Amino acid sequence: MQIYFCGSIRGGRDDVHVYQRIVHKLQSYGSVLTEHVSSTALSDKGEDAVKTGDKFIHDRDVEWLCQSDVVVAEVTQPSLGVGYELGRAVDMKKKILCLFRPSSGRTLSAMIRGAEDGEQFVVTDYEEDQMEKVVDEFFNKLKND
Ligand code: 6K6
Repeated sequence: MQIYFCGSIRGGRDDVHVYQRIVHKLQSYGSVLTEHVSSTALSDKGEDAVKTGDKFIHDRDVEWLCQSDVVVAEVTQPSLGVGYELGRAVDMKKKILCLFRPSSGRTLSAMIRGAEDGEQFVVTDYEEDQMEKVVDEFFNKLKND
């Protein structure tokens, strides 16, 4: 299984430790095409983008999105890029899991919360220590569909 993980980069890297934990868990279900999103070496400043270029990053990521079987996004830290990836993923009819932590004090965008349909697009509120269980439930349901 090919999994596309989305998490904020230029939107802010405050949750990178959560992304690392999620990517580690997702790797028990398949290969994570976007493992770099959880790298602590990747800052929100864009040093890597200077080397590779934004167009290269965009085109490569959209190609990976096309190839993926499942999209998992941590959406607590607002990010334009993650919102864009989710919109494209909906158009591609991917199975999507969005993970949001209400303990952050934030309110999730209506365009994400309101996209929930319980089938293709799932939004789950969670606490960090429940993440493994939430991911297991999502993938177990996928297997049985
Ligand atoms: C590094 C630092 C700033 O920009 C970079 C370039 N690196 C990126 N490499 C790979 N994917 C990226 C990069 N920048 C954004 N993305 C994609 O958009 C990822 O798949 C993330 O899920 C999402 C983050 O978007 P922003 O708007 O928070 O950057």
